[in-house]
Amino acid sequence: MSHQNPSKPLQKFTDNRPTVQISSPGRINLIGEHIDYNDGFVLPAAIDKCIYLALKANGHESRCTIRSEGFKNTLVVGLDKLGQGTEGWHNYVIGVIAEINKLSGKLRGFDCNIESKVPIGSGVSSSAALECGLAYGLNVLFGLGLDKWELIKIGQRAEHNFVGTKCGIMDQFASVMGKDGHTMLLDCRSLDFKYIPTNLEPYRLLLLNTNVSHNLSTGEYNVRREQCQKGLTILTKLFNIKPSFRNVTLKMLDEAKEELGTLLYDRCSYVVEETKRVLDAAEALEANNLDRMGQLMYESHEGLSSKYEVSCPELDFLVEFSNTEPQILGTRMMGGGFGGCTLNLIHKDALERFIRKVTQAYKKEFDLDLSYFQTVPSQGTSTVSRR
Ligand code: GAF
Repeated sequence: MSHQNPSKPLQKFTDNRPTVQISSPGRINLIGEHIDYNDGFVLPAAIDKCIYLALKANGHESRCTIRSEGFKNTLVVGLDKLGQGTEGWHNYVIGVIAEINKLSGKLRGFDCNIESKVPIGSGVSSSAALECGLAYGLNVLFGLGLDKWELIKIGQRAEHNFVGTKCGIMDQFASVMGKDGHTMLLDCRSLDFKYIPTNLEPYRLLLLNTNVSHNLSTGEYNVRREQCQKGLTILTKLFNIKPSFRNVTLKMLDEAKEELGTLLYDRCSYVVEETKRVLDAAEALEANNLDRMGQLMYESHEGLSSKYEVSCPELDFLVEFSNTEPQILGTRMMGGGFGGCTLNLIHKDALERFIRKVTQAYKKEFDLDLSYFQTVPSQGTSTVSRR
């Protein structure tokens, strides 16, 4: 269960200046989707697919040069002039630099090479891997003395302020705090968390990538957040409670059905139900009751699809198709939605057969190629020892 180490040396610079090398993983989430910004619980883990960064100070006061192998282009920015970037990935990078700059006057010019093994736009949060890897690397390189929680929040603020997604804390948390062989039960209100040893034997975590990204994600993500906020405001006034979904019960929701209207009722009841499901799932995992875990995953998908409306035909198809395979205990869409991956809890003996079947069926249904990979809970963002 060890996290992926690159088989070749990471990107080297041509001179001999000291280099900091970082690996920063993507994440899965067993259950608890769209719950982090709703004061609930989530159950994520870092995965064995990482973004690798090599950083060194370049001797300039202000100039930072960031190269990405995957995007085949180079970003050059000045610490004194950190405006919006011209390409998607630029804003994650500029956002992190700007947020660190606000906290510490110690940043200087640096060069950074980035190589990603995390599939992009597939719901495993390559964005948090990038943000946290860069923040972690700059922290080490310039001796900024920031702790892990500060790095996590820098990643989140970069996304809020530069990318425009008002994300919760789960992805950055999972990327930084991940631990080999463990998932993490995070209370997104108090930020308390515990590691849960996660041995799924003889089951495996299989991700099926729809290879679609319906481009609704950022807009619709923020809309969901606003809708939940609106629903919560109504409930808070009606029942004179503190504004947190943790104080809302299903009974209250039923009583407030008329005031909320169908849409807000659906959004809010999904949140309350999913929060409960996460706690049940953590209990099931600790008791090694994988049948129960799988059942909760299916229920979670149903809620995400019909009440929270963040699924899409491709994801729904994959979840439905998994129902034809008796050796799969549970499946659900994962991450923000509107594309990306499903997460499947599948018996190891069924892997090959199921992958073959589902690939063919998906191609037939959508004329699209499915991709897939297995993963295991892995170590979080860390320094890679130099070779
Ligand atoms: C995205 C966000 F970044 C997370 O904070 C989380 O809300 C997730 O969607 C949905 O659970 O990955």
